[in-house]
Amino acid sequence: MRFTSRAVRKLRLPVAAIGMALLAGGCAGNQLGPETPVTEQAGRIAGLWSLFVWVAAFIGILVWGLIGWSILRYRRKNKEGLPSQFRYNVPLEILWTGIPIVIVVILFLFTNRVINTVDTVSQSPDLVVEVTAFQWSWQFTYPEQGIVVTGTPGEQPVMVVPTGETIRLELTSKDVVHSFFVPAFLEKRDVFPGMVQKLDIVVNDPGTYQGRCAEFCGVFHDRMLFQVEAVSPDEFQAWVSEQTNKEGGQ
Ligand SMILES: [Cu+2]
Repeated sequence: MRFTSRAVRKLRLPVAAIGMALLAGGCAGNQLGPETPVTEQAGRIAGLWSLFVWVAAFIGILVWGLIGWSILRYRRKNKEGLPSQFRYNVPLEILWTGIPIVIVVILFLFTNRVINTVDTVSQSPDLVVEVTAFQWSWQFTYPEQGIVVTGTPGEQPVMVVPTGETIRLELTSKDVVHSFFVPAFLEKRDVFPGMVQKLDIVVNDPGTYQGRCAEFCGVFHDRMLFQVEAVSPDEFQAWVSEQTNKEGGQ
């Protein structure tokens, strides 16, 4: 009995640490992802992320629990010999090979579904924005509205978009490989010269989101910053008229 209580006491600290870590993780927010998703597509990606985390946490707790139980249950007791020894157990081996395969297949199917949904481009987007990366900034062109926003390494360009509408980003590069990355969108796309990548996003939450180049592309790579400003459709229309008037007046 004395030995048991000492073993339990020894386990108290790691168990408390694991408990605290889980609690801290749970309190960090209802989303387990690194950023709060602000687009429809990001919501799906965050959901997939959460699924992976929950499955991993469940398996982790199960494995740690079984290890702890085995240590306590089969510890060496006074004057007793070794517990019964065996080399293999076929049903058990089939079980521990089968369960991971099933888990991987299920996670693969979910991943495949999310990737397909996120990569699907609409036939009739509400707005098209051509995104051109160059050393070392970005240019946002609105072909239908006749608006061009060009940044410099010292001045971040702002891409204004309406919320709740399907925005088609057509991404390309003028020189080397860059990468279009807005952390709050939870996805990024490498951009290549001579190639146009299409990416649809629907921004649900109004706000200003920081973006950056995520591919080392030269001396001022770190200055390739930009912002995406999501506003209501009415405010977007007002911004469009303001821009076109400004350009017309010049
Ligand atoms: Cu770059």
